[in-house]
Amino acid sequence: MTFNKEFLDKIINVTSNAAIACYPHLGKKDKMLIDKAATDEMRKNLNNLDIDGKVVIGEGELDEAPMLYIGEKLGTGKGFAVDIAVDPLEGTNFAANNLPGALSVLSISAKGNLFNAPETYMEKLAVSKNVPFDATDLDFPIEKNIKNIADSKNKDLEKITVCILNRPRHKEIIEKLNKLKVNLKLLSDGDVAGALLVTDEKYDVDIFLGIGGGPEGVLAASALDAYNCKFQGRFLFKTDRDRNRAKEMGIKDFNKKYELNEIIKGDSIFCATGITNGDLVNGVKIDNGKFITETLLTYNKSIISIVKKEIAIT
Ligand code: VTB
Repeated sequence: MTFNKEFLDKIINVTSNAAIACYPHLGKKDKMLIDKAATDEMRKNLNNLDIDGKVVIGEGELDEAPMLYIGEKLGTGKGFAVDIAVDPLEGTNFAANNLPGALSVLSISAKGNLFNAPETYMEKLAVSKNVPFDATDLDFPIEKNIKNIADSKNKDLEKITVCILNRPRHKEIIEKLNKLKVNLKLLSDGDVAGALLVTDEKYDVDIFLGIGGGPEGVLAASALDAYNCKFQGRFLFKTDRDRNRAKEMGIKDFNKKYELNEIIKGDSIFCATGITNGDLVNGVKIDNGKFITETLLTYNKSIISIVKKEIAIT
């Protein structure tokens, strides 16, 4: 199934409107309120589309989430059958504090093409396309990954930059990276954008790694696919509850390392609209009495663009 331009435009409107819905709440320090504003707007917009949609990657499941939950049906039910991965407000802390880096993100694909998983953590690795595929692997020691990247790029280790969430769980990895004397780009939040920094030399990030949200991993993979970058992920099912949910969703091997093409099995649309300014896109602005939004759109390895929209203030 291919999605036409008109449909792509409608999806851009979904994340744009969700980003705009956050605007009145920026910097109000109310994470619940701003998250709800983005989620309600995303749900409303998706429900207006002629799709037979289902959330496969979302924020928890029906019994635990007031948000867009895994299994939730979306759309009028009339059009294509699609799978949807959502993160209406990626970087809630950023938005609640009016700091750079908040995005509204979604990915959409023909039914069956997006990985279906409960909301858990994921161990991730993303590397730019100009490093040979076999040079890096989630199962390699960190030192080997970094040295192989440095060799393939003909760079000194001191010139390599590693992007990773700044979390106590990464203490050991960060110590190893410090010993290698590489540069670190430590994220306080927002690892969808973090993973996408390997997509262009201008961001000067050679590898993104570490443990972050599983939904954020699937969303990043959707965009990395269009950029032909490498992505690997391993879900971390820590509790019996996680494992039972995963089993119900058809996951048999809980330790499996997934390649990008197992997470994103066909062409997917990825949209990330800036809520606040960030590395990838600018945040919502008001100009001439209209909202201006910027969205990173990728689709089908053929479309990678930043789309600006003017949306009337209602
Ligand atoms: C990341 C990041 C999110 O959560 O996935 C992270 O992308 C992982 O969870 O923006 P912890 O905060 O528990 O480490 C966020 O930081 C917030 O949802």
